[in-house]
Amino acid sequence: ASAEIASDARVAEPAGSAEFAEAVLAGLAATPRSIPSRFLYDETGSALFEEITRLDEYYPTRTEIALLRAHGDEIARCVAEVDTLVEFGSGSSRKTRLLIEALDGLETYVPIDVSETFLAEAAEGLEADFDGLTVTPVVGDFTEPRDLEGVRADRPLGFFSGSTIGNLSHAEARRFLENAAELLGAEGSFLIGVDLQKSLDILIPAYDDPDGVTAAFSLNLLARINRELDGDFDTDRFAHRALYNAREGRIEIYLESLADQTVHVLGQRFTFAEGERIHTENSHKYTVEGFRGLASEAGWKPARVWTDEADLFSLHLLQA
Ligand code: AVJ
Repeated sequence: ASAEIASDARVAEPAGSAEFAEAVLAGLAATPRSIPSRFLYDETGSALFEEITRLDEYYPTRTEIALLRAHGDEIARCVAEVDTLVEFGSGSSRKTRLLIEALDGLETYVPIDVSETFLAEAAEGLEADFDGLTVTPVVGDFTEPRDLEGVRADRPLGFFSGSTIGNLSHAEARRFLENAAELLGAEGSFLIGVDLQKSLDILIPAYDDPDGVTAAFSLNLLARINRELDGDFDTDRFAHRALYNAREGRIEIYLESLADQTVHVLGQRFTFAEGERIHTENSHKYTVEGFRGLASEAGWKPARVWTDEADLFSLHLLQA
């Protein structure tokens, strides 16, 4: 059936540079200025994010991995008979492997991602390492409604790790959860990693580390514009800013101009006053009850939640 999936369920990879150009020109012309966070992840950005996940200050990755290690068997018991794992965004292979190991005897793994490169990485070695497992990658934007036409799944489990859902506004997150409910169907369940609200002493350094890895990750967006869109940003004259917006319950990330300056992108001129910002990312933090409420509104039944001892991070199991 995998040949069928290749022709039926795949959508074309978005024309990368045209989409990037359009978003950057529109985002720089808008008031306030903003560029969608998905453009942070070119090859350099993805490598820098990998480095972020290994920082002492960046607790989410290691905490979620510890939760999967500690509770994988219990999660597997809660979703007995699951035959297919559907991963939204081909996440970190360490987490995927931990979950597949726990879901002993899984038949099919379906990573969904816009990047063929990430999909190839996600699939790498899995069929060889897990007896009887078939990997059927699906190229596409996992935030859009789609079906798993061609993939035989009697009981699918969705997996959305890393608190990537935190990049979405509450309204977008609800819509995403509704789409996922439709995709996974009446026998579906969903395991989601969600970052928790916590003290700013922990939160701020996680998004503004003293070694400047997160700053480099942010500023790479300007370097990417220079590389791909004939830009002339002076990356030394912009600074990474991470602020907590208490009203929205989220980290907001900006690139702030350190001087009055003029920048060109694809022949267009943009002037910045000193202190003017480009909004590049939101990272929403939830309470356990807040996320369960959102999931309920989206039509899911919140089943179980696992958190670490310090209440840094949560893993939610939702049932159709
Ligand atoms: C990949 C969206 C989960 O919000 O923690 C980390 C992105 N940006 N440091 C997060 C991010 C800066 C990350 N997510």
